[in-house]
Amino acid sequence: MTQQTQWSRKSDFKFSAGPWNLHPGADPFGPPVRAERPFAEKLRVFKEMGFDYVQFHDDDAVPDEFSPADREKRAREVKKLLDDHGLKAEICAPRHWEDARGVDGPVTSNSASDRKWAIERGKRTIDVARVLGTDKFVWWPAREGTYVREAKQAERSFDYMLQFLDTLLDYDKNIRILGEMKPNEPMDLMYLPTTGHFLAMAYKTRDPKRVGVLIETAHAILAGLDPSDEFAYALFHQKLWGVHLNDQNGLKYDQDKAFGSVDLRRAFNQVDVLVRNGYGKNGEVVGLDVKAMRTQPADKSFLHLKHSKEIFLMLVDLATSIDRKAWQGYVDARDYEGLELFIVKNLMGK
Ligand code: 3MF
Ligand code: MG
Repeated sequence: MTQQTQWSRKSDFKFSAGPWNLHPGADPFGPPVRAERPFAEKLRVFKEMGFDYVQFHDDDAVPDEFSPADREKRAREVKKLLDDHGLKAEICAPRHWEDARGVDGPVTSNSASDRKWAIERGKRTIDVARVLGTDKFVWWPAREGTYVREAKQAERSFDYMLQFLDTLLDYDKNIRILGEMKPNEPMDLMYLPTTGHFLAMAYKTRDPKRVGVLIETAHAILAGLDPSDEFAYALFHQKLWGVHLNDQNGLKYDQDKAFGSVDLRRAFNQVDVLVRNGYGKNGEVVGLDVKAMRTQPADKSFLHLKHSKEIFLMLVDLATSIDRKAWQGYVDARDYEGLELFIVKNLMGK
């Protein structure tokens, strides 16, 4: 059980980021404001900041212009680039949401040919993952939902999602699938909007032990949930195989702000639950999914990642040094006002 797990130490935590986290700053209302960094330079920046892993979409490694015959060769080149930089691939995720066939959520699309493409793209992602050397296939079902509630039959959509998972589990007997759930954006309403929904689906698949979750802080917040409780629930199931730490200022578009930059106490609770449950001891990675602000000058447009890691590690220090006896004292006395002040003082270094 989780209670007996040894606590994580600082050295157990390895960090990752995706190439999309070093980005030129375009948003839906304006063009890029910085030059795109070449991929190799991104790797250099990750390494310099002390990251050990890189997150990929299939086309971050093998862009669409590569023909099927050339895909494996290209994936090998990317693997070599990782090796040369002393980095490893953490995850690989299918880019389902940019292609014309993904407009209405390819897995739950009403079009049979879109659904077929969704599975092909999933298999292609697994092929890339294999070459990159990771067994973690992350599924963010970006458009698997509706803009208009009546546009799809929900119960049929769930069945399509299950078929998608089962087909991929069959395609590669070593791959693990991590659902990264989000309640909205780009769709109005998502199918399986939370970790809990996906975990119920995981147990319906043909190999539940290979289906788990990656939880993103902002996605939990957007669902009105506390990210640390979401982590805890997945840990309870022994299915927290990845995280995307960031922060989020209220219920609006997905902001991907630096970890701990909005609500330090909420960030502490996320770190605390990871520390207490030995996260990182079995190859789990501390993934960041943060974006540099559009206002950030090019030469400082990596600090959101560096600072997120720094804040995380400072909170690990706090989690491992905080006076747990005093904490327990407040709990035993049911003095929750006292506990509140105790936690806030600790966060303020008092
Ligand atoms: C969207 C996300 C995604 C996923 C990514 C990897 C583009 O809110 O969080 O980022 O993290 O697809 O799974
Ligand atoms: Mg994410």
